[in-house]
Amino acid sequence: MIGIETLDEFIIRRQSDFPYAQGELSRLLRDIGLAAKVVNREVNKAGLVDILGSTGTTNVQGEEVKKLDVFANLRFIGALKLGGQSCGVASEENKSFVTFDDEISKNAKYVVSLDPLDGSSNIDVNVSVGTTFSIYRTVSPSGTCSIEDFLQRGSEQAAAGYVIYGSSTMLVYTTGKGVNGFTLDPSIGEFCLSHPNMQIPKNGKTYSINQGYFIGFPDGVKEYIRYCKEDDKATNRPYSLRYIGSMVADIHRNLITGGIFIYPTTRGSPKGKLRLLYECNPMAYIVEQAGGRATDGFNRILDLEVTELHQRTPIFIGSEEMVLNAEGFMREYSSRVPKRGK
Ligand code: P6P
Repeated sequence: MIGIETLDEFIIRRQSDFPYAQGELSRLLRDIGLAAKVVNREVNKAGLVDILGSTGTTNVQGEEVKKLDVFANLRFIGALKLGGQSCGVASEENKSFVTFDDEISKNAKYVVSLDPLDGSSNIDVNVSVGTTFSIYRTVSPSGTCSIEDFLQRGSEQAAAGYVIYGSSTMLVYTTGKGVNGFTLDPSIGEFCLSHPNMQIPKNGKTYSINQGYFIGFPDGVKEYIRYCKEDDKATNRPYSLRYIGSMVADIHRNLITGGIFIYPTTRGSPKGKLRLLYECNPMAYIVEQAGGRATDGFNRILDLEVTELHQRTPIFIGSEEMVLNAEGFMREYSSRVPKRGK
């Protein structure tokens, strides 16, 4: 197709960004793209076949597992196993990581952490959902896959991205050389480059937070919300509150229009709700690569030590100036202000 570059063509063309790479990361990204197309097909017809609703089970998070969750998890893990470019996968849906012991995979150079279907509570009401993924080079001896391969800081990611199954289906990823977005063209079954070199606006007029939890928010978040609602034309306030309840969709919108997404500590989630390994780290890598900022209110997300697979963290992510401003409120109103260097 003249003028259209598919995901596969783009990955191959950008292979030269990594002179020493043998193509494994490229093949791994293409495996993820394939799985995304299969999951997209089911997400788009979920209302028509018997995969709506719940399996009647709960996942390691204690959250009700929707049938599409299970389907997506199996598809991504299956595609990664078949592709042979990763030796293991950590998933929101699995208590521990899965290793691939076949001859090809066990010497693979990468591991993948993913949330196969984020925002799945929205499936039955036809609201956008997403997949998030992080790719790391292994650190354990070749031929082995251990927990240390997964418990790496977000700053060590080789690549990260997300798929949003919305009014159109997009795959957005980075390998540390900027962020590029691909829209699925169902007529040819290919992700096509639609958003080259994505850059998040430095400022915005949208804030995303579940204000239903206001009473349990830290004082700095309460004061920041009050700031967002004040009338001040010079600073485009009051801002608009947009909260979809699907992190990928909220952050994707803010990536394009500018804005801030906050999931702070709450009474119900004293460490925050979102998972560091396979939700916050990939989204933080993407947003930073697009010129934005991502912290826990005090510390850079990508620098946070990762101590367990399903570790949670508060997250403030989006337009750089908005996140810096929110951090200012956190410092001013929080007794827990970490001393520099400690
Ligand atoms: P709440 C979806 O379950 C999710 O993990 C994110 O996608 C979303 O941003 C958040 O939880 C919504 O949580 O507590 O506001 O319903």
